[in-house]
Amino acid sequence: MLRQKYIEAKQRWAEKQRAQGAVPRVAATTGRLPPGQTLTTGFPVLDLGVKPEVPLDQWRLTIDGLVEKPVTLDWAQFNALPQVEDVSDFHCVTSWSKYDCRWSGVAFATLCELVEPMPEAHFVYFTSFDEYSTNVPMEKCLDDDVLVATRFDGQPITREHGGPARVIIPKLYAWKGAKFVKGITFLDEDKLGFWEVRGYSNGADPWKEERYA
Ligand SMILES: Nc1nc2c(c(=O)[nH]1)N[C@H]1C(S)=C(S)[C@@H](COP(=O)(O)O)O[C@H]1N2
Ligand SMILES: [Mo]
Repeated sequence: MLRQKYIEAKQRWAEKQRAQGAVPRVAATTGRLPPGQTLTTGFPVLDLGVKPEVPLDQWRLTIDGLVEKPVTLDWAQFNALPQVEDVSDFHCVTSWSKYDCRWSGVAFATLCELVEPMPEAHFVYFTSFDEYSTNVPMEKCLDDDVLVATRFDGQPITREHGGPARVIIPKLYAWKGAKFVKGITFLDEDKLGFWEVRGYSNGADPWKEERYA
């Protein structure tokens, strides 16, 4: 009797997988999880011990440096820019990964269109309301999954996860994405950020396990 139920359940699974065209779960995970990472279903919080409270009427994002049209946007101006949504995986250097994070906000490329970086702008330096900073080569910021996000899973990003706005760069370890972002500066030479001067690798590619320099 028990055995019969077990067989039936397995049969239902087989049918479901066939119907969905699903690949076996273990194989899918192996291909998707970067080396040395462990999948989490929760959403750990990592910060410097400070979660700055930024009222929306005081929030500003300044984009400057080697650009033709530097700008400081308030919350309404930022949200009036074209919005995008993107689902991506999140990899923290401390070895947890989270799949299928649904972010929405403004594409980094849209911000570039607005300020017009000069040809010699090869590096981007991000600053935050908690005194955090991080740096990323310009070309990495232009991937079509890079955005300044204001929403997670359709809801405003909570303060602990970096609201009002945070940078998302899925193809790099998550420390390269500034929570509580307040500044984006375009530079001709690279300038190391908070963790980069403290021994984190500058490359930060999870697939190459570029964790610490
Ligand atoms: N402003 C700011 N941004 C930050 C950090 C931080 O301490 N301050 N931590 C980084 C690190 S190490 C990670 S893993 C992610 C964590 O994002 P989460 O707290 O939403 O998981 O934010 C990154 N961005
Ligand atoms: Mo991290």
